[in-house]
Amino acid sequence: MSKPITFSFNGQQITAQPDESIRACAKRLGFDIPGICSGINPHYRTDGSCRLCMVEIKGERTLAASCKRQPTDGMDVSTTSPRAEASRRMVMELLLADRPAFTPSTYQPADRFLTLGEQMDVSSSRFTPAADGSTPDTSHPAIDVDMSKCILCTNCVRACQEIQSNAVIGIAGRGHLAHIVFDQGDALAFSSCVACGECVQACPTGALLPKAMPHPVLKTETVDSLCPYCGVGCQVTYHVKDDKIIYTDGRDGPANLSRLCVKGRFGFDYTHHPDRLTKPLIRIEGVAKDPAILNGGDAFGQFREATWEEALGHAAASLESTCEEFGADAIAGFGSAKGSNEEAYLFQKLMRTAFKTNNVDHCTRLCHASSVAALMEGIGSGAVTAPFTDAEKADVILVIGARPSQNHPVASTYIKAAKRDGAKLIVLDPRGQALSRHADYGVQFKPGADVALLNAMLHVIITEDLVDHAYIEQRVNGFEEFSQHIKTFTPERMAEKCGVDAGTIRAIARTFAQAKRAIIFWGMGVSQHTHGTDNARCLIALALITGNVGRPGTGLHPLRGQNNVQGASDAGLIPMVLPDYTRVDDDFGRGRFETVWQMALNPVPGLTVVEIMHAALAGDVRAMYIMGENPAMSDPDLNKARRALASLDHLVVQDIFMTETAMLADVILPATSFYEKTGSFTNSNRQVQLGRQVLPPPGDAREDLIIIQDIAKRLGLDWHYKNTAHVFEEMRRVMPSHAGISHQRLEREGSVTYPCTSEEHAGEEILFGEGFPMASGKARLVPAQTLAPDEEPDEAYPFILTTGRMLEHWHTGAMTRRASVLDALEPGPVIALHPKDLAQLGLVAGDGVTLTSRRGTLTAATRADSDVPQGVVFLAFAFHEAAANLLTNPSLDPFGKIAELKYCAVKVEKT
Ligand SMILES: Nc1nc2c(c(=O)[nH]1)N[C@H]1C(S)=C(S)[C@@H](COP(=O)(O)OP(=O)(O)OC[C@H]3O[C@@H](n4cnc5c(=O)[nH]c(N)nc54)[C@H](O)[C@@H]3O)O[C@H]1N2
Ligand SMILES: Nc1nc2c(c(=O)[nH]1)N[C@H]1C(S)=C(S)[C@@H](COP(=O)(O)OP(=O)(O)OC[C@H]3O[C@@H](n4cnc5c(=O)[nH]c(N)nc54)[C@H](O)[C@@H]3O)O[C@H]1N2
Ligand SMILES: [Mo]
Repeated sequence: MSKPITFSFNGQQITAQPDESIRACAKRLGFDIPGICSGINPHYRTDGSCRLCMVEIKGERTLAASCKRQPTDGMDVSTTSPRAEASRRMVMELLLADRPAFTPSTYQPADRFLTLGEQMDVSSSRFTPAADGSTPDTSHPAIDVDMSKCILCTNCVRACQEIQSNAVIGIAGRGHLAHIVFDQGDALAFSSCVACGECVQACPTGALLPKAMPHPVLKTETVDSLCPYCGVGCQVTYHVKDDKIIYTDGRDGPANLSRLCVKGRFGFDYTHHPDRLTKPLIRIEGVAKDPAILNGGDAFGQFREATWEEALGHAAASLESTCEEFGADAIAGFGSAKGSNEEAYLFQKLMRTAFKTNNVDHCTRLCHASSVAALMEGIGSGAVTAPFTDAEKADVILVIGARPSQNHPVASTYIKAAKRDGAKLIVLDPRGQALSRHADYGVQFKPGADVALLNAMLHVIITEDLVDHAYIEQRVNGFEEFSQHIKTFTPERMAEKCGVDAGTIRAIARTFAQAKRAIIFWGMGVSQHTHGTDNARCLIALALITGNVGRPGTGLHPLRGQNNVQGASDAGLIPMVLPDYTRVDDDFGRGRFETVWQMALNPVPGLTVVEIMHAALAGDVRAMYIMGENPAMSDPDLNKARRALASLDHLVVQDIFMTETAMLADVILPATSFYEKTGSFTNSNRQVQLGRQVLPPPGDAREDLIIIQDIAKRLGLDWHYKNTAHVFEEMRRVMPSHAGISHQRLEREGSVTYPCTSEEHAGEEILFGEGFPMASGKARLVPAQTLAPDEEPDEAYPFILTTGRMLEHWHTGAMTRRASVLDALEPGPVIALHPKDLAQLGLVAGDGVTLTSRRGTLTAATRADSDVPQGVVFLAFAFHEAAANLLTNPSLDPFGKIAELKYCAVKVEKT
């Protein structure tokens, strides 16, 4: 480390840290030198291009841009010298001439340049503006462009290229001809823009604006909260006027550093949609539940409005009578990973104490259940070992079966930045994707062949002795047996099985093993298979034998999906475990909960999501309480799942919309959306953060936490939680991993990472630097065999159907199809096929096709997509009119009990 520098700033002696710019030093001292680049977002590279921050340095002929210039010992800097002041004013006047008369905007970031002018006391210009031939471009559904307002500060270029690494925005022309351009011509709508809106937030003049900002100008209130969508956990500031969210800004949270994606920035208005449920509803007596209602019909017509009193009474009584008549395990509950930690905690407590059933699960079962099974078995803990931001500290990044630039867009920005800064990126996925185009190795392999590919990599690493012997010696059990097992998995033998040539397998194996710090990210392509646990076992082995768990820049990171799937799991929304992963069949652990909850609990693990559906169909589960999940769209083999739901004696649904699941309910309880309640949420990095209430609930809708508590009271539980903070206090008492966290601390610090065992504990970002929470203190290698997917293509069903997501839509579409910008960007279902397959089937993109599997059939338009391999079709499961899960295979992984949502056989026919 070089030593601090002392220099004179406006006559005052000050000390600069090494690498600090003059401007940053001044700011530290409370002196704001005007400027646009890092002045707007401290994470932006300073550019020196606006020339607003010029200072005079004694003895130098020209003025210096203080954002770029670093002080040296003894330097004499002045911001107030007549030359510096005159220059800055002149620059401001020149910039002002570039921009037509100022009309203040509702979108406040758009006014920053003018505010800067006011601060400098420059509001008009001596110069005549050059003719600007540009016309506003309103082609894009999310962003309006008006380049007549552009002052060429280039913030948008840095936003797009350096912060989000999307490279859509650039500069064309030189000198006075320089102007901002998009990558495919003039209109933004035709560019490859993914509408993250980073450029909009960075633009100080309103040349880039969120579409349709209201006029006249409104003064908005702001509320600091989170994004309700994915497990990245972006912090967001909501700008609200008259109980409406007008726009959002990314906040400087640890996971997002002010960045957002299209959903967080533009996807909020589902909460204002007229479809919101605002009154409790009860099924009209005599109206049968018919899954056909899901194909169209008057869903609301099946119900009548009820008071809360009646609806809650009805819901509680029906669950209670079922329990009395058929026993505890005739009841099941699905809690929600869209809800807060406190809601998840109370939901599972309700099921376990009111009914004494462990039949309580949530969408994690269809998500990372297999990853968690493998992690618990291998390293004794199911959460990530390092945050995704550690990608920037890694020198090799492996991404497998995940599509972060689409599903965790902000997390992907760190991966792309790391690659740009010299890290090697390996992307392993049957489909091509945006991230593969950044990769050193973008390897497309056969769907379902992960074990073959990974075992071959493990073979290379072990036979070429690229393992970390010291690490294995100290931290890992089972290496000898594992080495024996891996012997037969030569790359040559596996090449055909996985569709990757032996040379490439060797190259990626060596690249990974030779890294000083390697980190692995994985997703649903790994977990959603009947051999999902085996896939994850291989990844764990890869990290362990190369010594890549427990240090910064290394680790295992199954990218968590929902905004609170980590927290919901931690809080015990899982049939085999109580909060903090205390097994229900562990007498000692369960005993702790029995003491605090003051009653005996059921020691037998309950049924999982798909098992509950099977039990419902068999008449064993007869009543359900479903909060914030839409299994009538998200479960596999929907014809069966929907029949199962319809066959229940009693179904209570607590949601914000009339979902496909709600259409089969007996009682519907209208809940608050994310924006209408306060609670804590835990992201993929194990960072616990506060979501704060932004809006009042619509109509008679009530907070989820209050509804759960009202039902509990009617079931005879003596609950008196005053608010979410009060619930959290109980949680930290029974969850040692959260003991040091409180709502007050979250308010104060913004984010606290668990495990955090005391108020003084900072929380642990990187886990297992010392050892693993296993009986022996060591991790365990578990061998995996190559097994075929459950249902392979054949003559009758020659294509592989793979399902998943698209950037703009969230799961079952309940929220995003009601968000205006997102819906405009992707308005309907599309079946993606390779162009060659389309041609072979005699189709052109856009033609309709019917997809049929052994379980169901659906119709939608095709889209040509050369990222989809030949022989495969892709469909997202967000569209009720072509619900992908009508086709999917419900066969389960034996360990994680997850279904094979990424692989089944279908036929494709022209409609
Ligand atoms: N926009 C958006 N973002 C989301 C969500 C959303 O609905 N929409 N949902 C959130 C949730 S809950 C989750 S769990 C995450 C999921 O995020 P991801 O894990 O990224 O989910 P998917 O897109 O379903 O699948 C990931 C990849 O698996 C690949 N794949 C398919 N078959 C195989 C295979 O056999 N082997 C391998 N290795 N890969 C395969 C697919 O080609 C795809 O690229 O996203 C979260 N983020
Ligand atoms: N074919 C196929 N199927 C899949 C997958 C796949 O890749 N392919 N992925 C699986 C995965 S990983 C997951 S995580 C699941 C997701 O499956 P689900 O969790 O069933 O899907 P979501 O659409 O996220 O459902 C959330 C529900 O909560 C409601 N909601 C939103 N906010 C609130 C709130 O604050 N309170 C209440 N009470 N309700 C609220 C929404 O309206 C919506 O109905 O899908 C799984 N299914
Ligand atoms: Mo998920």
